[in-house]
Amino acid sequence: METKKTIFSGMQPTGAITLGNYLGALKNWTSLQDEYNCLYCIVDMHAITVRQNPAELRKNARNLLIQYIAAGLDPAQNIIYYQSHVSGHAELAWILNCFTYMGELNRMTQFKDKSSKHSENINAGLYTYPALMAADILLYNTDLVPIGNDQKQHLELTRDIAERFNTIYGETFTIPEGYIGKVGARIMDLQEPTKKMSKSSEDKNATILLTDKPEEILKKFKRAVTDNVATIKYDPENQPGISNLISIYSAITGKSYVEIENEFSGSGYGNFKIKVAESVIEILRPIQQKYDELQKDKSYIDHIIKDNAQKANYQSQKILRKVQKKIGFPSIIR
Ligand code: ATP
Ligand code: LTN
Repeated sequence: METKKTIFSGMQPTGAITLGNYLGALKNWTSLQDEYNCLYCIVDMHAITVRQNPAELRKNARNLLIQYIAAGLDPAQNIIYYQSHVSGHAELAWILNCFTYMGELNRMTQFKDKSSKHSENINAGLYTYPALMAADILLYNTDLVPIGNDQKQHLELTRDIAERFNTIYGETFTIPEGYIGKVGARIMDLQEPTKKMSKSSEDKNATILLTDKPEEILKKFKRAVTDNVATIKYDPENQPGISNLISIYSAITGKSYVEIENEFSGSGYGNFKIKVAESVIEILRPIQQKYDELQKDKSYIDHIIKDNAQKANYQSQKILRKVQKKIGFPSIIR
């Protein structure tokens, strides 16, 4: 019997999912779920590398889990769970920290970005964040990691750590591959289209959230920053704003950039922005309906949280014990 390969991915519960998170990651997760054994994590331990309000963190984590399901992940088929409910993540992260060089961590662009944004709180967790991410992935012998473009560097480091460990101790970890979609892997900020759209952005006009109402979505697209060139052409260097709208429209409709350029040749930016907004509203409508329904079903969500944490815990033990043994930790006497 052929066994399915394993997928692992996660998002931080730092706010509602953005259109970037959806097109860059979650949409791909839903299309891969039938072919793979999938674990989709809510990485609350990663989220605390930036200071969080406890009540908000708890609420964001639950809402994120509900958004995963509303967007189409089947909780009976996939393991959807909170990172903090499976202690193996922290245990393996500590071990992997001892196989990660400071020189490697110093090169991580996410660390540089976040430490300049949060200069009052450059903590050790923010610095060693990639070792925890490597632990998330390697804990389940993951084959494939569907992510947006910004996480590519972390995945490459994960592979290096795994290879380093395997060289020293013999075959232990599966070396994971990244899965980055051709379109939608880097959706940009609507107000500053040279930086990526981000959940924790302070400018509400800069991001489209999965939970935004249709009129808000339309308003935000109408306000999106474009340029004076006045042609609808995919040219991220010179027309980053309009190129971002083209990639959003392409990721949603499946049309190529050239097809979109032809469809809207001679059309004004105003008309194009409305068309993009309408496509986003339509794709989010069923997700929002499901989200509202699920919010009412407390016991169903509680059951998923409990059941899936147990499954993840069970799966994680096997590889964790193997690693501990290889390293030379004494076995537990029962
Ligand atoms: P934060 O603002 O708190 O750093 P974030 O919006 O960057 O959060 P994450 O939880 O770090 O989101 O990322 C979840 C997934 O979404 C990752 O796979 C990441 O690569 C992807 N992703 C994040 N932002 C974008 C984007 N703008 N375009 C495409 N994919 C994205
Ligand atoms: N670092 C990722 C979130 C994340 C993740 C993971 C993604 C944590 N652990 C494991 C894929 C696999 C981020 O900031 N987007």
